[in-house]
Amino acid sequence: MEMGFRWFGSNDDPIKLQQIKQIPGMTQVVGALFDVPVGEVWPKEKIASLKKEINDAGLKMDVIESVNIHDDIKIGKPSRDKYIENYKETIRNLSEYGVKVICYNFMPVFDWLRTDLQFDLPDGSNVMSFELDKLASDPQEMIDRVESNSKGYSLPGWEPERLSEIKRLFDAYKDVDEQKLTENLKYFLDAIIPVCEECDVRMAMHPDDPPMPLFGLPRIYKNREDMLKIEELHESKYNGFTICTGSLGENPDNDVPAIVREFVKKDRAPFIHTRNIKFTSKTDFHESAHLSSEGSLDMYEIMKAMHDSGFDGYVRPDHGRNIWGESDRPGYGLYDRALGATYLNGLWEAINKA
Ligand code: CS2
Ligand code: MN
Repeated sequence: MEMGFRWFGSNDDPIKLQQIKQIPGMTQVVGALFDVPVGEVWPKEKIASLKKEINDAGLKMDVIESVNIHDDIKIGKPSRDKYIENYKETIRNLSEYGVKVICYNFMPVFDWLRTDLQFDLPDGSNVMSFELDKLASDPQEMIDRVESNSKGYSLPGWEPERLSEIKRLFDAYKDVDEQKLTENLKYFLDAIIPVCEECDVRMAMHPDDPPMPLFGLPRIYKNREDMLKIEELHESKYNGFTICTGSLGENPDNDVPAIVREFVKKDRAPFIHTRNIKFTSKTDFHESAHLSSEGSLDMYEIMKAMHDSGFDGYVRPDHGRNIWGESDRPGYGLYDRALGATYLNGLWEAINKA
């Protein structure tokens, strides 16, 4: 297992690479180029300079999160072929710089969705939360709420230029149901996986967050059954998953350790996000510190499932709390994710030695 930390780049992340390097056991930075518009080729020079910056700080860049998928690919428009060609070139370019895993998602319009970005916990910290009856009836209202709560940071998956076109986007997805979206994913995978095989770059699809349809938009990676279907779309270990324990765990019917066990054993899960969440009702939850006792997921069981099934991929702490007065990007502060990484490393060492 290799531990990584998501970083938004020196222009947009208040966290310094040196600080990340000082977290014990941290070897990887999970980065991305945030200034390349979705659908365009990631230029080699930009990849090279990001890698150099990370390497100069004594860290590695084996995992990219995310190379986002253009909506035309998800919708299945004729113009998708052009964007797929660009995606292939990005894969080739990344592989030249040693990238081994690309995390991506296939969610229409929204990436993750929360109803509160600063939900107060009794200890004075705050986290992101989801309450079904706070979900706005109009998606635009949701966007406004997220934007006005993001403390001025750009949030991953909520690129303003895309969301400003929300009405047009919803319209474009009008005829895309689960089946159509799955077919479009297959079309994409059939085209890019041969390139991944040639370049030794593994695709790792991120689950839908939360794992349920919202605003009538289809969701196709919600649970184990969906994973089995996606696997079959293109049989290759390069067609893999990011197992985000928090996202999948947001549906209490998902047995997260069992999912980890099954897909790690099959060598289909090169990347794992270890996030904990706490249910406040069957449908509502807030994110929490990583510790099992602070949330509803048993992180020991999850790490044990990884360990017992021979996990040798990449892992990163996922969303953390805002603590100690840090002025952070919601979910992505330094302190709580550093505590999370340390805790996960502790669990891993104990399991390893037992
Ligand atoms: C999120 C996502 O759970 C997470 O890691 O913050 O934005 C995630 O990075 C994307 O869905 C991956 O494509
Ligand atoms: Mn995640």
